[in-house]
Order: sequence, then C-alpha cells, then structure tokens
Amino acid sequence: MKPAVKFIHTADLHLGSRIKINTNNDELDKNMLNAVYNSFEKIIDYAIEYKIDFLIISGDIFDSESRSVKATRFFVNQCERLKQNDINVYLINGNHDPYKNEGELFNLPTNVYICDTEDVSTFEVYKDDKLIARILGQSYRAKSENRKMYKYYTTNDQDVYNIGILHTQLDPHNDNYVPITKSDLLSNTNIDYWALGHIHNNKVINDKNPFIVYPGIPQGRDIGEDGKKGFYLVQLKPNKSKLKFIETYDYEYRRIKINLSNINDTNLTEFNYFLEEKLDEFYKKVSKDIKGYIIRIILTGRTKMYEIFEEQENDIIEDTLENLRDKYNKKTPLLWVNKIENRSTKSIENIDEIIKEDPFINDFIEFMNRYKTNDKKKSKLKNNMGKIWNAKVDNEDIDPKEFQIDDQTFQELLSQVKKDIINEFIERREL
Ligand SMILES: [Mn+2]
Repeated sequence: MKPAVKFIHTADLHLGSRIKINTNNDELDKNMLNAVYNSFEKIIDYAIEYKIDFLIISGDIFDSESRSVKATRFFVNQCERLKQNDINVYLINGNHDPYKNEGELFNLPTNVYICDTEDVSTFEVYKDDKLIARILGQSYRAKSENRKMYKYYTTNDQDVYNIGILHTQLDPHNDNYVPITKSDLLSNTNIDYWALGHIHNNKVINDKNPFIVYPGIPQGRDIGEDGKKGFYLVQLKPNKSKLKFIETYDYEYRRIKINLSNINDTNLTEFNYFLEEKLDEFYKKVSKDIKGYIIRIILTGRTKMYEIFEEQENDIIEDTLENLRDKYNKKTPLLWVNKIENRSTKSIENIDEIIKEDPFINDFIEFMNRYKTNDKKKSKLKNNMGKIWNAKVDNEDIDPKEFQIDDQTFQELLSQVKKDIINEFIERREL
C-alpha cells in the first residue's frame, strides 16, 4: 500500500506584484501592496502549523522575469521558516518567472528544489528514512513554452504517489503555455496527482486519481481575479484521498450587478440612495473575516436614467464613485467601490411586446446568444478581437493573438452590443 502524504499545492504567487486600486490614501495603498505577500505568508504559517510533508509551487513564484529584490528576499525568508521546520519546497518556473541560469538574486535555502528546464527533474521525498513520494516537474526556459513535456513525466515505480508539477493553460491551441489537453494528462498513467499552475482561479479538473488541480492565485489583484482565493491542502491516501481549499486572501474582488430598470426618474439623489441600498444588502451578507472587498458596480437594465447618462455619464459616474467611497471606505472590513461600469440602456415602452412580435429581432437575439454559449464561436470571436485589441495588462507576456478579457466581461460586452443593436432596430422601425 502506498504511504499517505499530506502536502500543500499552491501556484502563481506573483510575488512582486500588487493589488491596483485608485486611491490617495497611503495606508490603504500600503495594504494593497502587502496583500500578495501576506497571502504567501499565510500559506507558510499553515504549512508549519499543520506539519505538512512538503510544499509544491507550480510556477510563477515571481511576477517578473527580472525578479524583484524585495520579492526574492521575502521568498527566501519564508522558505527559511519552512527549513527550520524540516519542510521542503519543490517548484517549477512558469511563464512569468522563467528559469534563471545565473540563479536567483539571493541564494535559496537548501530545502528549495527547482525543477530543470531541459529534462524532467525527479525528486524523491523521504520521511523517517522511508520513501513517501516522488515529485516530477519541468520549468519554463522562456516566457513561452510549447514543449509538451508531460509525456516525459515517467517513473517505473508505482509504490509511492507520483506527483507531476506543470505550468499549462490546458489549451491545445495556445502554443505559449504547454499546448495539451486534459486527456493528454490522463493518458500518462505514471502520475497520481497533476499539480498545475497558470490559471488564476482554483479549479479541480479531475477529482480522483489521477487528480488534476489548479489552486489559483492566493490573492486576486484585479477584477479578472475575482472571488475567493487560496491553496489546496492535499491528502493522498489509498481510497481516502481528499482535497481541501483553504483561503488566503486579504481582499476579495467582487462584481455587483445593479439593475436600474425600476428607476423612473432622473434624480441623482434617488439614484445614489438606490445604489447605497444595494451595497448595504451586499455588505450584510458577506463574511467579515477579511480586510476588505474591492467592488465593481455594473449598472444594467433599461432605465429612465439613460436620459441624463446620455449627456453627463462621466460626471455622474465620477460623482457617484466619490460619494460611495466616502460612505464606505471607513468600514471594517473595507468596502471599496473601485469602478462603476454603466451598461444600462434607454428604456423603450412596450419593449417586450415589440421584441416578441418581431421575427427579425428574434432571429438576431438567437444569433447573438450563440456567441454566449458556443465555446468555438466564442473563442473565434475573441481571437479576431485580439488582433485589433490593444490589451492593457500588467503582464509581460502580452500575446496579440490572445484576447486578454475574462469571460464575464466578454459576456457583458456581448449583451450590451445586443441591446444597442436592438435599440437601433426599433428606432429605425419607427421612422
Ligand atoms: Mn500566473
């Protein structure tokens, strides 16, 4: 019987990067800078408290290829804490922190093992002089990596759990981040647990042996990394393996959709009051155990407000943002309204009936919905948009072929386009 192992799987620490929000408040700004570091420190605290056997980091330890002195120093110090507790770290380099031939800026403690770039590295893990696991991995040698190295993660011994560390998008059409599929990984029967990195949301792709798991980033840094963030505590035991997601973030990004269709005047006092009511409702429901929530408000619906948005949208948004920040930024946990996105549109009388009775608009809606649900159509559209889209991202690995847009924003854009075109149809009909 294979010996049981207990380890932490994390990835995409992106040390050296920070949460970006618009603020002039120094203390808040400092908290935003520290959050990414805090999240890694929490992982180390947990590792020591729960006496794990080892720590796995599946790439992108550092945010930048050139490394940051502060980030490297911090990483070294945290690994040193693990060393004092006899816990080893096994890691690969990803697209953000490809392998440095000349070594890291500081010497890493001797409990840190980095996988090689040219071949698969295999490390044996011992506990009380007994072999308890084997760890296989290969690092990126550059910012993009098209080798399908998963094939070479082989071992002729299945007496212990074999864990494969790999940084991949799991997209066979993307040559930049190890172009492979889930079935590819399943086809390699040497590996019991695929410890993946690269995708910043936590996802369990296969929940039984061989496990395929993305832990996600430990602290979200922008709205594309919204929701709860953390790492996996993994226990592999014959017939009793289990995964536990543990949260590590200080700040959580959230989208709040607010439908304005019941607002039937153009009074800004009413408008602000309405938004405050919605924010209060949100705040009442959320956990108070973290430092704060960074909010994007998305205004939706067909509304009378459109009449003043049409002329003064920017002024209204700016004033509302300021008002909401004043009202909520003293709370603990913090509620920070980082952005208001206006996706509402004009109200048209009897719109539902008009749409229902117009076969042309109905066809159009059906056509647009195909882009929402059909993955092939979706990725084709994103790729085409990518060629003309000059994405603003903090990453170094901007690839013009890749449209840097998260799915939710994509869906929001689509539905706004749909509404605008329907408005246009209806107006022209009336002429
Ligand atoms: Mn990453």
